[in-house]
Amino acid sequence: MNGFSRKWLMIVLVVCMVSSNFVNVYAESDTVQSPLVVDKKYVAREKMKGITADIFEDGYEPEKAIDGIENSFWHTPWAPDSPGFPHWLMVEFNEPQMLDSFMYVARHESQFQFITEYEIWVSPTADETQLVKVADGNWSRAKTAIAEFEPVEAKLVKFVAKNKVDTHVEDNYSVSAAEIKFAIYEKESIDERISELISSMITQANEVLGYAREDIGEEAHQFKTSSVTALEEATNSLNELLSSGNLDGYSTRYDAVEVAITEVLASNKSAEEQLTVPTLKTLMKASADTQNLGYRAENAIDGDSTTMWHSSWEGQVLPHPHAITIDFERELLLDKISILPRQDKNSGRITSGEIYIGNDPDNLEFVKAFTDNSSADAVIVELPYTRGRYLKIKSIKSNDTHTAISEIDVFTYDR
Ligand SMILES: [Ca+2]
Ligand SMILES: [Ca+2]
Repeated sequence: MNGFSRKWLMIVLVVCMVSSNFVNVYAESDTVQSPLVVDKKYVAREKMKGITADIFEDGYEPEKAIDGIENSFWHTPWAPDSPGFPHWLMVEFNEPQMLDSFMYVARHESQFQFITEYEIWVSPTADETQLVKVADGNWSRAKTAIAEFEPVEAKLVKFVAKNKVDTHVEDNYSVSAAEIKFAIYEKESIDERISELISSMITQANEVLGYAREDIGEEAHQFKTSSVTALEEATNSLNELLSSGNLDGYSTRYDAVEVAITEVLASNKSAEEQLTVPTLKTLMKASADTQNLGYRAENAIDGDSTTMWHSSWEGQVLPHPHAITIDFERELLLDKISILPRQDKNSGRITSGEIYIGNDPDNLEFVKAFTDNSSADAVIVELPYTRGRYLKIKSIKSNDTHTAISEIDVFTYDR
């Protein structure tokens, strides 16, 4: 599963399982590599009334900690007689927000000041006397650090810095913050998204099982019984978790299914064989719902990047969508698709597309949407484990009125 980006603003979903543990601190550099990540939503700048600080150096105002720019930061004075800890930043929202964590983005992940000992205080009103401490602890240096707390309504949030580590300024009091962020509590939607991801993994596991069961045996080229059984068990276990409605421990079981899938797909291959290979173009056939004379669909699978399939432009230009369908002449378990746009000219490049797969060319199933706004390079569309004889690429939008593809490569788990 590479479809989920792992940018720093994403948070590992383990978060929502933390209940009794009042504060749980980790940073983005943690070794957790679960694919189950979702976007955490943060309070937008326009929903903040303002920010104040105990003190700041000229040019390093507290506003710089909420301007969305990572290389601008709030900084307290660093002259020798400057006031020491604690330092603080306090944000007031226009309307109260339900929050469940706080993120501190440091000026740099390995240099300068990094706030270690911290406290988070929250008030449901603009009245500072109602501030209540919801989290405290000690962070280890990283680019970002997170403090989690029980969901709480907040109009005011006060971030108190009580100590730091520093590899730059030789003082024991000045601190900085590139950004501070306030994560919005949304447990139900997070649970829903976990459930969707689990359901999708179960569907994929069943797809792989259906594919492997057609050739189970102990011969070199057959799927091994033990691997298939292990995948069945891992899938059942994940299914039971989903049915129970209690998603605690999902990550272990989810990962176990993913590992078991790979083991099944490797079990009919020798050590030197790749898990997936490009399908042989000589065995493919291509057709399109629109093609210009001399720019037939077959040009997209002829192995030549200078020839292309192009939607019709002579006479009538057909509006989007345009579609090209590939027939593998037998059912394959697909891995990914590489779509190389027209190479001689920036025209007809698909910017928004859809992939359909199945065994009935008139009734293919939608599998995935993709977008591309980058360049003349090939777009790689990673697919969930999906079986089918036919693959359709639908061009919903392109960078002009045409669709053109130089070459399509399809990777399969088939040997
Ligand atoms: Ca900033
Ligand atoms: Ca070609």
